[in-house]
Amino acid sequence: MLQFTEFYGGEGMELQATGLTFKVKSAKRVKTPYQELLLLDTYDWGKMLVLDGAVQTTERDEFIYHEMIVHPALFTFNRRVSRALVIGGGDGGTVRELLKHNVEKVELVEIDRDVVETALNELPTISSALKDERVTVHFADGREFVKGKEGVYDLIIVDCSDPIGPSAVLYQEEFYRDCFKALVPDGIFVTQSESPFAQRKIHRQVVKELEKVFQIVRPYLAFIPTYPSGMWSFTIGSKTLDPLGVHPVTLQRLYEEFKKRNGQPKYYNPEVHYGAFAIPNFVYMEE
Ligand code: AG3
Repeated sequence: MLQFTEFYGGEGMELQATGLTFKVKSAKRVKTPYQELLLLDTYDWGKMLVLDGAVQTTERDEFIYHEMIVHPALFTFNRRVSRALVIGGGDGGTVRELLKHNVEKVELVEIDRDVVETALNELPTISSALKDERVTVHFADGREFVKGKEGVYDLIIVDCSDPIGPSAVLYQEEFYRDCFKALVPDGIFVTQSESPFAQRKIHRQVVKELEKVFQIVRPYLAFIPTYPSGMWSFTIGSKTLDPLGVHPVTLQRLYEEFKKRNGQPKYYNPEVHYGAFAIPNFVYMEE
């Protein structure tokens, strides 16, 4: 919405481009041991989960984030994934998308029990996958959970909040090193990596730290309207498999098989797969 606070066209005019406005039908607030949790029911975005003032997920646009944190990595594996670990992601959306793939066991480590409970009660279309028999939920600190694990997981996905509060430790080189060790020799790591526009420094930092640890590091983008600036990123760290190295014929075949089992994804497709890895120049330009 554009707001003119003075007459139109004059010197000193103030033009404000405001962010999104959410009209709230009802709200619940919980002070959890870790953060402030808000569950809003809104007119235009459906139900919405907010943690410490940051929108985590809305019923209307969650498909973009959850498809995109999962599918680029999962379509890179041309094999069955026996063990996957999700760190954070207590709303269950990432697990829901993971279970659409050939995955045997999924573990989710969420620090805040209230997030999972709220999601199960209020956001069933996002969370119900958490009840699937292939899934184990641990209420624990993800940073501690990966320590000392060696060659156990095919895949680790970090679905965390911003690097303030409980998630800060999930943005550090030592954590990425522990994840590297916890992965099998062709394992893949994925993390959400903030907005390359609104949080460019953090985004660049994540990529830089991952490059110290993983042989292949591929940041990629998706448009997420309810996150700062709408321009959002994820980054894959990989030992041997390159998401950009998947042959188009192979990807098409895997995609067709996926559609037969699950129907058509709402955001992801093979063109999006390759295109998402195209990053505009400003993101990595010198200050
Ligand atoms: N994970 C949170 C992404 C960070 C959002 N940041 C923000 N709005 N400032 C999303 C959880 C969905 N499973």
